[in-house]
Amino acid sequence: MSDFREVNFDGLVGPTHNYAGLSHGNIASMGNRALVSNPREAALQGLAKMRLLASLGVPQALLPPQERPDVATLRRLGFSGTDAQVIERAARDAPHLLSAASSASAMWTANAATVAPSPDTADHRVHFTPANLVSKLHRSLEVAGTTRVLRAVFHDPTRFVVHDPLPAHPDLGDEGAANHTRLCRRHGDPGLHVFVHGRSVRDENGAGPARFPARQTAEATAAVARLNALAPDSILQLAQAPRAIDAGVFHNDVICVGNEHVLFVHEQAFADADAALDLIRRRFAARTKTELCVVLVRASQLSLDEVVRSYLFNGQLVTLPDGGMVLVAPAEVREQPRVAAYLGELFADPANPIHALHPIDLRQSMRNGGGPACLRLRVVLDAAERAALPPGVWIDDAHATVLENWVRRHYRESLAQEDLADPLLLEESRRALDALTQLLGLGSLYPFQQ
Ligand code: SUG
Repeated sequence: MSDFREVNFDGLVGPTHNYAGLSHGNIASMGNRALVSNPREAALQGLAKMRLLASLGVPQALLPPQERPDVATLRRLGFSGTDAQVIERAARDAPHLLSAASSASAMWTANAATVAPSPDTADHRVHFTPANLVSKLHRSLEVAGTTRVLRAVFHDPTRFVVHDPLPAHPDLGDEGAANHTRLCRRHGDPGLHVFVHGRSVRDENGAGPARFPARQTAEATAAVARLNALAPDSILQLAQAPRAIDAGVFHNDVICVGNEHVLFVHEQAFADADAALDLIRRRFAARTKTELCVVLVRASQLSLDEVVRSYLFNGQLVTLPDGGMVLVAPAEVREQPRVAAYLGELFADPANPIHALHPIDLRQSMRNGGGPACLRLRVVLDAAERAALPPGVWIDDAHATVLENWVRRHYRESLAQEDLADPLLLEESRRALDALTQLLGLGSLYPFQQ
C-alpha cells in the first residue's frame, strides 16, 4: 500500500512580519497599511495552526522564512556600503523599496509553487513549479529563495522535480497553488487539476475588472500544467469573475476551496459560473468515475464583500485519518453574524459533507490578507516520498514547542514601518535564521551563511 496523504507545508512567519500595504487589490493589505505588527504573535499564531492540524492527525510540515531585509536586492538597486549603510540609505531615499525588501510575505506558501503529485504525472515523480509572483515587487523577491528551499526539502531527484519558475514577465504572471485546486476521489487516486486565471477575463457584458488588477494569466497556467507533466484530461482552465477581482478576490483561494470530492465555492467565483460549475462536475466525473459534491454559497446568502471580509473560503478543507472532512477557518467567520448564521445552516444540513468547523485566530496574517489556506502549500505524498524529506521539517507537539521557544527568543513584539530602518533588525533576523537552520537540519540555506 503506498498510503498517500496530503501534507500541509506551512510557511513559518519571519521576524520582519509587518504591514506595508504592498498589495493593491488585496483589501486587508491596503486597509491595514502602516499598522504596527507583532511578529512574535504572528509566528506563534502560525505555529498554533500547525499544532492544530497535527493534533487532528493531518501530516504537517513547514517551510522556513527567507532572509529579510533582502540586502542583496537593495544592492542590486544601487544602495552600497556596509549592510547597515545599505539599509539606512534605502530608508532615506526609497522607503518603499526597503518595505518591499523587508516583507515576510514568503509565509504565504500557497503562492510558493503549483504542485502535481506522483499519481498524476507522466514520470510518476512529484512536480513543483515555483510561482514567479511578478505582479507584486515584494513577492517577486521571494522566488529565488523559494526555489532554493523547495530544492533543499524535496531533494531526492528520483522522486521530486522542482522546475525553474516561469520567465518573469507580466504575460506569464503565476501565483502558484492559490489559483489551483486538485479534486479527486481519494488523495492517492488520479486528480482533476482546476487552474484559475484572472488576467484578460470578461464578464457577460464584455467588461473586465475595473477597480483592481488581476495577477494570474491563462498562458502561465498552461505552461505550469505542461511543466508539471499533467495529461490533458487531468486539466481544466477556468476564468475568475471580474466582479470577484474587483471585490478583492486577488487569488481564487479567497473564494473557493476543494478537497477530494468536495468543492466549497461561492456562486460568483467564476466567469460564466453555471457553465463553469457544470464543466467541473462533468470533467470530475469523467476523470474519477465519481460524483463531485458542490457546496455552493449563493450571492443571496453571502455577498462578495462578506466573503472577502470573513475569508470563509480561505479555510483549509482537510481529510482526517478516519476519512471525515473538516474546515479550519479564520476566527472571523464566527464574528460576522451573517457568516455565522450561514455556517449554522450548513452544519444543520444532514447532506453537508463537512463534518466540523475549527475556527483559528490568525489575525496577524489576516491583516495582510493571508488566511489559513494562504499559509499552506498542499503536497500529496506517499509513504516513501514522505520518508525522503528532511526529518526537521515535520511538525509534532515536541517540535512545535522547540520552535515556539525559538520564536519567543528571537522575535520582536512590535514592528512599525520606521523600525524597518533599524539595522539591528537585520542582525536579529540573521541570528534567528542561523539558529533555525540548526533546528531544521537543512544545512546552510541562506545567502548570509555561504
Ligand atoms: O500576495 N499579502 C499577500 C497575501 C497572500 C495571500 N495568499 C493567498 N491568497 N493564497 C499578497 O497580497 C501584503 C503585504 C503587505 O502589505 O505588507 C501581502 O503581500
